[in-house]
Amino acid sequence: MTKKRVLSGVQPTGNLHIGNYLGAIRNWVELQYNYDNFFCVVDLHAITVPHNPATLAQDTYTIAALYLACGIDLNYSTIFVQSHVSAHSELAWLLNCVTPLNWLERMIQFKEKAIKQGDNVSVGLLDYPVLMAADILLYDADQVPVGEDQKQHLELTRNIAIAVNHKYGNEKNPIFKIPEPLIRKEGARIMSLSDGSKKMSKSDPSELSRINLLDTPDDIRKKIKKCKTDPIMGLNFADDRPECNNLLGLYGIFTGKSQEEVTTECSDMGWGKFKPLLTEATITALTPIQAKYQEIMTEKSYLDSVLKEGKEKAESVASITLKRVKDALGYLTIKN
Ligand code: AQP
Repeated sequence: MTKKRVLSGVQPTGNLHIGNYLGAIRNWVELQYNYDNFFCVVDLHAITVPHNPATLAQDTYTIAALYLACGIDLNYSTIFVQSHVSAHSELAWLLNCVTPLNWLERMIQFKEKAIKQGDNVSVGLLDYPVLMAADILLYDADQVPVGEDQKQHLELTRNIAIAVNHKYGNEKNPIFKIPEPLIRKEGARIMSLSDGSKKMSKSDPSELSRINLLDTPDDIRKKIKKCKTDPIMGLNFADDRPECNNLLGLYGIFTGKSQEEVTTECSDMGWGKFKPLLTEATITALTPIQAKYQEIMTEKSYLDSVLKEGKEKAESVASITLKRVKDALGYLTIKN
């Protein structure tokens, strides 16, 4: 039986934080043995907000190395860079022409990021979800493992695919496969350390709001020591305690303990006793990833070979889908 296909990606912007890891990459690693997987570094997405050309290439290497360091196994998964496969840009253009503008104007992430950017919002930022749809649909992905914040974009991808199938395909021969989001409950939305009601985010101006995958043990100690808590005695999961929910949740994920186990262990604790436990659990979880990352980054030629092979595999799949779409839209092909 052929395996179902998975596609996902992370942008090479800023430092990857534990939200990106727990909401996305950790799930890719766990799922990879049961699926046929494509994981890309989405560098075309990275320029939808102001970016630094001097660091883009290095940041792209960093993300690819982190995929490997977190446990992506090349025997089961393909790692590639989005801009190395030109079909992503080409399909995005074709999809742009069938996507109603008001579908994009409704996207929550666009509205939030547009507010932060003021007058300098690019067309690319508005168009981001169409490029994301192209990324997913090119690979006939069955499942897309992402954090909760990407749910709306996934819904849009499905709507675009359904619209194209309806307009240019037929029921027996749909042009696109309709993908499903794969959002795991645990870790789907890791919250900011400075405000438990806000998502942990790369673009938060405060470094203290997030723990990065490559933070040193001292950074982690400092950030957890300073993180926001509440004045209630005893620790428990409760809807009206966002910081407590987030920190206990992190502790559970990093120690592999269930919500019940964490509740039993921590219900009589104060923050002074809990924070060092969370700190050690976080350091213990991140240390092996960091060691592997350092090892991989000393071998750029190895990384280049991984990305070259990834580009070839990705292109061989993407070119077939792109041809299918162009044929359906009526484009001229010249026979050899
Ligand atoms: N806080 C989070 N909790 C769980 N999952 C999260 N993801 C992002 N933040 C959280 C998931 O990480 C993946 C990477 O997405 P991306 O590269 O598009 O991330 P981003 O938008 O650059 O990162 P941020 O932190 O979300 O940046 P801001 O907020 O600045 O835009 C995705 O699967 C995402 O769901």
